[in-house]
Amino acid sequence: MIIQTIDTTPFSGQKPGTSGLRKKVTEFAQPHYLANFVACIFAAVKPAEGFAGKTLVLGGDGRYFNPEALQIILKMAAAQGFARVLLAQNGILSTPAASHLIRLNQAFGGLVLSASHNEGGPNGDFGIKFNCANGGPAPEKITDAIYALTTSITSYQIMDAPDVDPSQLGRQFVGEMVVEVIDSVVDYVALMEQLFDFEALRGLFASGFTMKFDAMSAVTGPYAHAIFENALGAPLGTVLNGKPLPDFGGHHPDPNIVHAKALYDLMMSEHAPDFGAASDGDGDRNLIIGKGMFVAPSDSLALLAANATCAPAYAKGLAGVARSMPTSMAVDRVAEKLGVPCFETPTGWKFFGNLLDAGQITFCGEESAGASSDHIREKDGLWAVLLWLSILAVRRQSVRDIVLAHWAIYGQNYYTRHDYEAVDTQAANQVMQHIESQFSALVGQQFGSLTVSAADNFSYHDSIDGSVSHNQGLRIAFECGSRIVYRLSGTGTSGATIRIYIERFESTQNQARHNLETQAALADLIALARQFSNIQALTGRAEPSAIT
Ligand code: VG1
Ligand code: CO
Repeated sequence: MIIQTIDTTPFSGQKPGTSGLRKKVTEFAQPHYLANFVACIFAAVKPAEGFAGKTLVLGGDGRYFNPEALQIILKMAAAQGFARVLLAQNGILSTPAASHLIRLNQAFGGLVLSASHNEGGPNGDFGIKFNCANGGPAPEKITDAIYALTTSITSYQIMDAPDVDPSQLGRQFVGEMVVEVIDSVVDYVALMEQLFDFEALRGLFASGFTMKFDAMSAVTGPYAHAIFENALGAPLGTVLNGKPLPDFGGHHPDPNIVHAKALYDLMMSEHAPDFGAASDGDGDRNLIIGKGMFVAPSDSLALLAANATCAPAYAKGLAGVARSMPTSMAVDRVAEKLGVPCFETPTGWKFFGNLLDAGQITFCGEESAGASSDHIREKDGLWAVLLWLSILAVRRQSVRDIVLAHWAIYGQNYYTRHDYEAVDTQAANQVMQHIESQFSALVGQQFGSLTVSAADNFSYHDSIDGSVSHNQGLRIAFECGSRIVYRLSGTGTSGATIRIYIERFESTQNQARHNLETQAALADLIALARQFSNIQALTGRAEPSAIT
């Protein structure tokens, strides 16, 4: 087999975002585009001794262009001298399962082909991310190095070899590199069995408990069938849209009340099962809905932390928790009560890695429907569902009653996120500059019953490796514990997306003001958020394009 050196030129804009590189399929499918980026990843992470003897994990969410990308990457890995690739059968590998496989097999790292919750298909999005030996997303130091290389690359190497058949379990070869095609569901289910009491969960379903899990025609389908229907005895039909499709059936595999509307409507209807859940394209997000009760992701994180001891793996309690900065402060109150530290990190799972590796936190999560624990180094949609089921199996109460009881103890953090998608990039930057320019004038000012207590541009100081990440979002805090946060998305593929996060705390004393309609409860802060940003005048948008 011959290693070919292919001449190439840099593509502008190959800059990894919040979670790897995400672009339109039409961009990724251009000649050399994917290969350039993969070559830069390999160059950025190559150890002095090279890749000889090392294992790479490979798979993706099954979206369009996955099959072509797998073959290119296998031949490039062979040219780099990797000893072995663990390839998920048919390329189907969820992000959490990839993280687990890397750790379980002491692999050098892994590549996951996914654009997560973004739409798929020939006109949709594609993406790729590199995870390190700890199973977690590459930290900024590495993604910065990858980006620098993309601006100067002139050639890459690839093995001239026949394609691998990703459907055939067992060993194949690309040159001298072993490609081991494995069923990634088996190891993942085994991990879940270690964390949760499957016997108790079988008992829950045997007692007549009903649930619907919407896999959104994305990667979790095979895992969900294996766990809920096979291992836990839930009836067939519990898992909806369980077959991964390259275009996700034409939908966005985004588990929120907009894109998982069918599930949401079912849960709000009189035919609702006891529990509803969904996950995203690559299986790392979770949506939780009880009968007539949507659980906001930030509340879910707080609830999971407060009830962690319901699962055997966490019976001894939590070392600490962490949340991304824009995530509501509901979990902070739980940490305070538990007497454990609560860390605030920038958006994106890569910032949790050091805290997890150092054993300083057990749980972490984000407002964007991500939660997980120290069992892997990624967020994990099915893990969150299984922990919820564990809580329901122990407490034998409805989701609604559990949430209401939580607010009665801790108070309620009303929370919403308003997204302005596909905004002109220059206009989006102007919005951010405009907000920041008012910071010093805002502090101390009173708006109705709200007084601004602080305003800053969030910088994160990583206490473990000493690194500092600047410019991680603009925050305006009020004396009563309310907050407005602004940041630009790092996962969009057209123009810029401005995210406005709005939060208000209602103490336990004010139970009459609990469980109001969210947007109404936040109306005064929403109006202020628009006023401070001058968003309508600067972007021409009167309303956000998505509210979650
Ligand atoms: C979004 C979310 C962030 C999440 C990221 C990746 O990033 O806000 O919380 O970690 O997506 O999630 P951004 O930069 O667009 O706000 V996933 O499920 O796409 O891997
Ligand atoms: Co995802």
